[in-house]
Amino acid sequence: MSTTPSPAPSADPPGPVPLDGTREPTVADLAGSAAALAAGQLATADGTPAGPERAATVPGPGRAVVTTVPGRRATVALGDVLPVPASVRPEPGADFALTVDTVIHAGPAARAEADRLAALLRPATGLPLPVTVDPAAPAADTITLALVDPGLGPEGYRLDVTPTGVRLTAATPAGLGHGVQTLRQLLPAGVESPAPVDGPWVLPGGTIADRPRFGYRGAMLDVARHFFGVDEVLRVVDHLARYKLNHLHLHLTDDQGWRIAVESWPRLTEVGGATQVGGGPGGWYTRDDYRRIVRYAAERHVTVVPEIDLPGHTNAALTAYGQLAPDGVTPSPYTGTEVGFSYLDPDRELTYSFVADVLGEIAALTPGPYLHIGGDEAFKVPADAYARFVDRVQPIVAGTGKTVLGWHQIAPAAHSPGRVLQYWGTTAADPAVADAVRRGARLLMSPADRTYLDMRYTPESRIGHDWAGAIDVRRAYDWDPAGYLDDVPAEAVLGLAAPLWTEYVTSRAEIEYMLLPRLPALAELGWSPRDTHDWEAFRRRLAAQGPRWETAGTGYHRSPEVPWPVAAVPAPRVPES
Ligand code: TNX
Repeated sequence: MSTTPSPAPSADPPGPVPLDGTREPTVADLAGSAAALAAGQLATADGTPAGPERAATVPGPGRAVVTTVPGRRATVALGDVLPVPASVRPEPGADFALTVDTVIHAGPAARAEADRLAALLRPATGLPLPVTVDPAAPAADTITLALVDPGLGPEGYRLDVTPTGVRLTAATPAGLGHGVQTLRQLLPAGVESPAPVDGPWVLPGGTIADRPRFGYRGAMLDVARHFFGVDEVLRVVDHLARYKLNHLHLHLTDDQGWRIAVESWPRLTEVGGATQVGGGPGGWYTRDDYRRIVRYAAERHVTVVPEIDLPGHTNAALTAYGQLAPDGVTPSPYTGTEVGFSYLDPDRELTYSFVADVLGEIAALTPGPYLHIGGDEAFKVPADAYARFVDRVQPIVAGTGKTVLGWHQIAPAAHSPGRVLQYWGTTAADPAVADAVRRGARLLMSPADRTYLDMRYTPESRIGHDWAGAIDVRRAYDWDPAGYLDDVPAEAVLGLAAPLWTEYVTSRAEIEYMLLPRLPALAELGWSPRDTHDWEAFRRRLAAQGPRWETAGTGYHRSPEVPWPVAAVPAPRVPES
């Protein structure tokens, strides 16, 4: 499939706008609405008093914080979590209020998750929330995290909220991490504030028992068309972790840039990393940068999947090492958005020593099980030569100890143990893919007309491609990853992944505009049981995420398909007079 890039959109951020759903809010708008809310100029979504009356009841810094008021009730219902949990049993009247006395207690192996929970809750609540591993911690007023297997699989967790304490159990740290994200969403939106805001901080009583439908739930960030620094990538990891996605695929190389240092071929980054779409300066990750991303992601239970796109999409590599070019002529750097013109020569031995060096280094830096070898849009390579190439590269991957992941164009090649095809087509019938599955391949579903986060929301969207159609929230949500492809058993589907190509995405704000709110829609398809699939219920739960993003200063597309609250940014605490 070829792409027909849309005309380059303006990269200008939108000007200040009312939060009326007609245009996208910027961080500045959101800060403005927080101030307006504090000044009593806006109503909160539920009509509760906002502004000075409410804020004035909040003690300022230095005064005692009032933390327990009898009869306080949770404001979030136990099931209002995204992705929706597998099982929810509310216990009315069993709410738990966080107070100045609340302690987070963990066994030593759960300490890191307890620290992360405390770090997520302290800024907004202003509560001390000390973390203790002391087995003699008080039983009451405690949030306990324990690596005790609740029988919910490797990523499942159980959360029990009672008036005297909260207990989170899981078989693994990943399960606890997912439970922590659930707990965070059960507190009011103000919990996302980077500075203290008014509580109360009450969790709804009852029990959640939760586990994912699919083991692979991911997103892809293309750092080749436009380069994004480590901080931008870490921010994307945060969005993934929040919605229980567990794989971040980094598209590290393409015609416009090579973004990962390779010691044995240093010009790949020095020369090949020096530009991007539009001719900007580009950039690349040092090995330490990459390690930092991998570590930060791992701490949040996200596995990094590196992609070296082969044999096409290689112009940047060829600008660095002209001897790899099929005609021996070093090409010019490419800063446009066309695809399919570049390739490594499948009939040259140098190609394979290059590939082995690169994949060997990337494998050594990557703790996760997968190496993604691309394989898409090698239009200039004849089919037989292409198959020979993939047949030689797959064993190189296996030789590094990793499992092959590739775009579904690699389907006709021989089977390689465990290999996974990432299906990005838009048709239900793909005989080559079905045949590869019969020979043992498994599938990651990324159908472009549902999961492509670079597609416009509507034809009027500010940025994005449109070759796979417009994808607003309902289109992203209303399909089944296990049922998309014909002639493929559901068991072959490992999960789904949502790619964000960045020909037209140039900044953190634009990344977030494209991710949100589609990412949580896809996250729910990956996590929640199929029998919970319900557009009306989903869009109501999604609406409640808006105030959370606003509070955190995160931009998003205010899709008209979602009943967003009018404005619900919590009032900041009034400074002491
Ligand atoms: C197709 S999907 C591509 C990318 C483009 C994308 C734009 C795939 C494997 N290849 O090279 O960036 O379309 O939507």
